[in-house]
Amino acid sequence: MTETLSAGSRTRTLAIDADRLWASLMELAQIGAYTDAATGLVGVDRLSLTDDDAEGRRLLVRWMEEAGLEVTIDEMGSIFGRRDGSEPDLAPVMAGSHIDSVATAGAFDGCLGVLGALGVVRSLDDAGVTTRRPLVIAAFTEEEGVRFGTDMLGSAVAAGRLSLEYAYELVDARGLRFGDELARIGFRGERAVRLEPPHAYVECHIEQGPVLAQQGYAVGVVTGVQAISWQRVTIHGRAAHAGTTPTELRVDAGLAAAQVIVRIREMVDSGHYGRLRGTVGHVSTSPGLPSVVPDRAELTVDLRNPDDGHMAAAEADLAAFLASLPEQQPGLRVETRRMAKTARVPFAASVQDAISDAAADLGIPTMRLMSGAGHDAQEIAAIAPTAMVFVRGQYDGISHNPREFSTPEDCAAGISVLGTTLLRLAEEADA
Ligand code: HGY
Ligand code: MN
Ligand code: MN
Repeated sequence: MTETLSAGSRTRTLAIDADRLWASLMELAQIGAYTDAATGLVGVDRLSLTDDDAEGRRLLVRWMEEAGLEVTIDEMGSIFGRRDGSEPDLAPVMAGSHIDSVATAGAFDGCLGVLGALGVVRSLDDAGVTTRRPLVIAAFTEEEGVRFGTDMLGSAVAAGRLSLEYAYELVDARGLRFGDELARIGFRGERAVRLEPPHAYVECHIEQGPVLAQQGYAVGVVTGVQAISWQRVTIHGRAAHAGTTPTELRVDAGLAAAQVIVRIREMVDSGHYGRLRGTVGHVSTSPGLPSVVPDRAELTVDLRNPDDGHMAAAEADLAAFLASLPEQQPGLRVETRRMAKTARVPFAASVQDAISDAAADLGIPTMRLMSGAGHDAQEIAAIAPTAMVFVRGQYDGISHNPREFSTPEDCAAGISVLGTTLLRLAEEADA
């Protein structure tokens, strides 16, 4: 696919070099690559602030510098690459996402948004185009929240929802502190973490769901992000011999954990909480021996809901259920720890329309949809007009899995829409 820039009075469109974009996605995906034992598929395991993440960061910084960007790193390790505009004092237009991954990722989640924005810059350079406003590419730290327990961490601190101090004190499963790990990999930057509001923020991301494929669209305009609630539940029971201990004398933490999992599915199926989604992604019991009644169980509870009222009601129901467990097994004790909580976030209609118009200029049909997944865009939406471009995923849009996949054509279409949108926004005067 070649880069064409048809400059007209009103519409300028930017088509992306699909091969170059694909090559950069595949090169970054080599860092942290692993072979999934069950399927033989090659996935990506690049948790934030690991050595693999550090290597991916260094590659991104090199690519940004080779593209002539002014690179800065903030106090959370988020990476920014700035391309100046003809009016450098105007607030920039920002595009980005994240390059940290879950432990069982594909090549696209987050990386498409960051490397796609880089592809836009490369195409503008090839076409010799200077935008009015500066352009900034952002790669936010710890979007996944898998290692340090709360998602969108870097962008949440940048936008002011979470504090730098809170973030630095988070620890991973081995007790390693976020602030120490950031320093260890050499990405504890000097740039002040609180982000100057950009003129607008646009993030391109693989949909991670089945909607675009089901509806027959390669590209979607995202209207907002649903509410997210993460809790860690710890259940304390009493260890006992599996053979000699009568049922009525047991305080079985494993049984209680199973009851929680079933209760969450009952809440979803009840219809009382709208389009609630509930997931217990992690469940573990200890001592984890076949002949010992578990005295401890750990669960993570991930609730999602497009409606804040339904989310609140679901959280209250779950809290009441957890509180009732000791009545069924006297002596049981339940602790919960809030890991993440974000309300539903609507995106700016003006930026949604800029995306729709850009796609129309490119002759790319789109539909509007809400995001089921959380994204850095939901944090930046608190300080700047923000929206997202979705790219169709294959295989029912599976994600957070090595099977995650989009085609070179769909990726290039999404990033061409991103680039054309950025061109439009970069020409806007201050209100
Ligand atoms: O959890 C999410 O939805 C995102 O992938 N961090
Ligand atoms: Mn993501
Ligand atoms: Mn993700």
